[in-house]
This record gives sequence, C-alpha cells and structure tokens, in this order.
Amino acid sequence: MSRIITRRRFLIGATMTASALGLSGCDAIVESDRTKSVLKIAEGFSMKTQRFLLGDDALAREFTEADLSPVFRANGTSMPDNPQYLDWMNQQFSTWKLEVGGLVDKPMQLSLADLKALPARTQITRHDCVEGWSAIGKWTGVPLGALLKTVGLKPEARYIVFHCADEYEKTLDGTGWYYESIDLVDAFHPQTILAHTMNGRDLEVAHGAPLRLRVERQLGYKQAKYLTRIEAVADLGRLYGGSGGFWEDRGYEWYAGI
Ligand SMILES: Nc1nc2c(c(=O)[nH]1)N[C@H]1C(S)=C(S)[C@@H](COP(=O)(O)O)O[C@H]1N2
Ligand SMILES: [Mo]
Repeated sequence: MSRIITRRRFLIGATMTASALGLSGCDAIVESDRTKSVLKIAEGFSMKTQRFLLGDDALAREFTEADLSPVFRANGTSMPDNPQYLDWMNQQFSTWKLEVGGLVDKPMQLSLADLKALPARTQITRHDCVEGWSAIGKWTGVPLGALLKTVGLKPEARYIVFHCADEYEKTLDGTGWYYESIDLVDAFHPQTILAHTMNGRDLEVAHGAPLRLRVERQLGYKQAKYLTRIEAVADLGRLYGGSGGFWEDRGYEWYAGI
C-alpha cells in the first residue's frame, strides 16, 4: 500500500510539473518553438509515467455515496446558446441523437433511449478542474469501449473525438465549438463512459445533458459535455485548431493526467 502511495505521490509530482507548465500555456509563454517542445516533452512524460507506473487499465480512485459533494459546480458552458440544442432540450432530448462515425465499420445513430437501454457502469469519482476546484459525483453511463466494439474501429483509427453542441468562446477564427479527444488506451479504459445519469438522475443541462464524457484519469476540461457526435480519426491535426481539444487549441495540455 505504501508503495502504491509513494508511486502515486511521485506521479502527482510529475503531473503537477507538467500541468504547471501547461497551464502557463497562454500565448505569452508558449511563444517559442523551444518552449513548445519543452511543454510537449513534459506532457508526454506525464502520460507515459502515469501509464508505466500505474498501468493502462489502472482505475482512478472511486468513492462512496457518503463522499458525494453536496454541491457540484457547473463550469464552462451551462446552457448552450444553440437553437438546435434548445430544440432538443424543449423536447426532453427525445429527438436528440448521438452520431458515431468516422473510421468505423458500422456508423450508428443512437437515441437517448437506445443509450439508456445499453449495459451501464456506475462510478463515484472526483472531478478536478484546473481552475482549482474539485467535486465528487456519481456517474452512470455506457462504457465507451463497448460502444466502439459494436461499431468496429477501422485499423487506422487512433483517436476518438467528441463533438459538442456548444460554442464556449468564439476566440479562435471566430469559432468556438467545444470538442475533445482521447487515444485508444483511454477510450477502452473501463472507467471511460458516456454518462447520461448523474447522482442517480438524468444529467442536468448545466452538467452536459443529455450525454457527456467521463474519462476519470484526466482533468475537468477533458470531460466533454453536450455530446452530439463521436468520431474515430487517424490524426487530430485537421480538426479545429489542430491540438485535439477546445482548451488544447488555446494552450492546455492534450494529456491532462491527474
Ligand atoms: N461542451 C463542453 N464541455 C465542457 C466544458 C464546456 O465549456 N463545454 N467545460 C469543461 C470544464 S473546464 C470542466 S471543469 C467541466 C465542468 O463540468 P461541470 O459543468 O459538470 O462541472 O466540463 C468540461 N466540459
Ligand atoms: Mo475545468
């Protein structure tokens, strides 16, 4: 046990360093290519260290009902400013569908009812936001790995991209679509789920209704809310700003290990 704690401590130390660097990743700091490559090395170190020391399938800590936070903050978008989304919301998401496509054998569209009918996993985990707050919540949803097995990934697929219904801030080229991506290790990790239920109730709009990603070994900004489309891709360079996520395109690390 103490060995595990020591490893964990070391990991946290390593990750913090990378995060601290990554977080200063605003334009002022990420100005030279040299700084950028240092950031990339630090980030690769945190991902490889975490996976090497803890294993690809190591679980993020799970808590009990007694640990649930009485209040779970909402952050980023809490009400998408998108007519299509408002239409889905007004119809209790009965007309919303999740598209699953890209480099898959059998693209699919699933309604919320379809998703809720699939086998689900429930986990009580701690959400850590880079802004310095944490909250413990109970999440129930479809394991992403099971869904990916159903659609069948093509051999070229290397990343899974999550497209969202909200534009958070239109700061880059006048667009601000929120999106995220993870690699296949995280996509098939047992705690990576598409959550439709939070604390035993339908996901609230503020928390990403009707469906959000939970990828428990990474920070808050990876937990994409308001999912509309999941896409398997071979590389991330051609999407939006090219760095694999809304905040990543604005300087944050792509691998946001905790
Ligand atoms: N679509 C979308 N997903 C998002 C965000 C967002 O603004 N839009 N914010 C992210 C950030 S920074 C955090 S900390 C969490 C907040 O989740 P919560 O609102 O359920 O607390 O969602 C993440 N996922
Ligand atoms: Mo966050």
